[in-house]
Amino acid sequence: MNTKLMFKRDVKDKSESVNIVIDRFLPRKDEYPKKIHKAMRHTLFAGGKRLRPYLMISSNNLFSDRNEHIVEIAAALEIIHTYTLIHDDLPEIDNDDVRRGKPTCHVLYGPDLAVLAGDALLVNALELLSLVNIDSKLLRTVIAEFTIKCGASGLIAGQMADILNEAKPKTKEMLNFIHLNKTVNLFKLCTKVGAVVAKAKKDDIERMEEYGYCVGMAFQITDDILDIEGEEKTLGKSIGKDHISQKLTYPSLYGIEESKIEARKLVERADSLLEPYGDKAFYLKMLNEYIITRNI
Ligand code: GRG
Repeated sequence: MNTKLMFKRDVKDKSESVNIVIDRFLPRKDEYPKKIHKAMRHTLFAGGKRLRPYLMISSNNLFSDRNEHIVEIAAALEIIHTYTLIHDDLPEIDNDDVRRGKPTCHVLYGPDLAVLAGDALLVNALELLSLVNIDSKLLRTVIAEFTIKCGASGLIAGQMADILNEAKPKTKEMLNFIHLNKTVNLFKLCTKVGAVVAKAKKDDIERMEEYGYCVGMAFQITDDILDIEGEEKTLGKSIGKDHISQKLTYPSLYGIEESKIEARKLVERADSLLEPYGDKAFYLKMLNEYIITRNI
């Protein structure tokens, strides 16, 4: 089998294992009050790439054999990521109609339900996390990582800065603050928690967090580029709306070519951070390349 096919199959396998956990854990669609449970499942199962869980499980696999607990933690992370997308798409924020190739949650269920669905996903994800059957000290570290990186000094700070800076002069410092908090934080969370749960050594945990930074930043720069060069139908989301041209992005500050060079440099750094792990890092290296060459 060629390497691309092997990578594709591995992504499919890991995504399926995460989907099974999510499906079993969340309230059924027919549970009263049905509408909220349907709204919660709508964007979750609309067809996301499951990149973050893949990154977390693969990082864990560098230091330990396949273990079921990391799949549960990765599922909690994907549920949180989906909550951020639902809220980000709301009319009061980015006002987007399409996500993961389907109508956004508020388009189908209304903004009131979309707010509640996002809230419920966040809380239920934390419940899922609290039930993971690992050593309680380790679990406390994992929960702290999640809440710090997703809270008011993490993800939410990034979103807030994005809103505040829409019509302001663009600076490199602000661009870095937004990307770091809004996107890169979740990638760092994945790679670090993967290593922490495998009880990797301190040096390896630090290395993996830096790896998460490189791959997360390369992902976001590529995302900014795809918002300009990509196709809505392939991407499965709305692009090119008026607000995008006003947004603080890599291409708006550095131009497309320089942004591509920066993304490539970050992936080279990501590859070199994986060097000590040899063949065990095969899939993560494939992922690095995918991150900057994808069209979805
Ligand atoms: C608005 C209160 C409120 C909360 C939302 C931080 C945040 C909080 C929202 C940010 C969401 C966002 C759009 C972040 C940018 C990162 C990004 C490009 C996400 C898309 O990730 P993909 O391409 O998506 O991995 P799929 O659908 O494949 O999972």
